[in-house]
Amino acid sequence: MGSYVELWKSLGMDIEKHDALLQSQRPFFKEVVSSQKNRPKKMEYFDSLVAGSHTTRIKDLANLKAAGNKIVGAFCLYAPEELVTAAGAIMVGLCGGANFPVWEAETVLPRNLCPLIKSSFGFKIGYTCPYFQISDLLVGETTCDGKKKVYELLNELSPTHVMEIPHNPDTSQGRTLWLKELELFKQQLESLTGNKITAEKLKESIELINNRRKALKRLSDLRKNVPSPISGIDALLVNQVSCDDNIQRSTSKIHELCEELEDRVKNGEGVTSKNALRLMITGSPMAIPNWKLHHIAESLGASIVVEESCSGTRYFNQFVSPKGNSMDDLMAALVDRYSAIPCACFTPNNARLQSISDLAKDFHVDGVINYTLQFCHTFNVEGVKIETLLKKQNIPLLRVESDYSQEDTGQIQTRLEAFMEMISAKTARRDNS
Ligand code: BJ8
Repeated sequence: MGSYVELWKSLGMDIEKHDALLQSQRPFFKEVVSSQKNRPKKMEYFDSLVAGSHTTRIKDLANLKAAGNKIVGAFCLYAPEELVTAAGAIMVGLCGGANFPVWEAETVLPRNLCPLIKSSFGFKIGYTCPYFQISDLLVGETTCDGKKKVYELLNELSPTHVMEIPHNPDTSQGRTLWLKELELFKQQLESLTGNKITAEKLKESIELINNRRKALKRLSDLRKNVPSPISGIDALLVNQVSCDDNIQRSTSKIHELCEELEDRVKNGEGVTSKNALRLMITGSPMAIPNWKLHHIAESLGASIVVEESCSGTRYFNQFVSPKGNSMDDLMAALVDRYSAIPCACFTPNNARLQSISDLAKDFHVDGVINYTLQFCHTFNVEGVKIETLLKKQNIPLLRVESDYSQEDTGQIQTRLEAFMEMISAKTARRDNS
């Protein structure tokens, strides 16, 4: 660690506070991730990404920066990483998933705000996140109210470009606005990097990023097997960490992991027994190291087989069409793909309901946990429609609202136990009838 202190100092970080952050995370990783039984060997690489996230990866980024590359920090799946990559810049994720900086954010922001926003903002004002510190530009988006107001405050600390996201992208005015916003962001990136985004470069980045999404989808599809060859925690971890890694390298490492899992499937091996309850999580994203719900559910013997979230299927289930060679064609393809991510900030958001229904069937789920980060109104209210939908399909649903603290762990555990018992009783009744 000592050799990285100079690097962190050069980024303007608070060394003492940062040290306390690292100390607080290590035992947690051990307890939740590395102590799991029967982990795939190829998870070693992704564990090393976690271990090196504040050291080796930051050193790589600092070297790239010294060689003239720019770093763009993003908070949302709507930030078009294809444009960032085509401009020769590197995109990193800034969504906070740790409780550590929340208290500091609350010295400025209201307490009744989503923990993801408070955690991200707390990292910035506490100077404890090297990704914030190394970013040359932040890109935000007008999705939820909390985020868009916090971007105004962040802009006072770091240059922040905010994209206006149409909330009904299916209308022609929605598409026109989206295209305009993509063009403005493209100009911003060109002026930041001094590089022109050509159709050729954009096409190349579309293929590059499609390939990473395809690798993640391959991993996700393997979880359709009964039993799943990988735990929910490990699959979530791969999604969480690969977005900050070099794109080609993480793509090939995900494929290597998939090969190992395919062997497990061929041999009928899984991480749980065949009879473990299969659960889907739907709702707010889980930024690293938010493994709370997965940890509770899997410690109780359930198998989390799919996450309908931005740290799951919403990231990799749609690709950008690489057809067409002109800038107009490729920008239109970006509009198509980004309008198809069904975030609860859209209204109406029927595509998400359809997606939940399809995933429940394809992944053979026995029950669904609707997960909402505290004070995330869009996902919370949309939970009403999900409840109605799943009731009609006779799929049990549990609604869980939580933050990043460990205070409600016992309560969630009790509720989940009761939920799982109820599903098991129902399944037994069905099998006996
Ligand atoms: S595309 S889900 S990453 S906005 S910050 S909405 S949890 S109250 S993160 Fe999101 Fe983009 Fe949508 Fe995905 Fe709720 Fe919190 Fe807002 Fe949040």
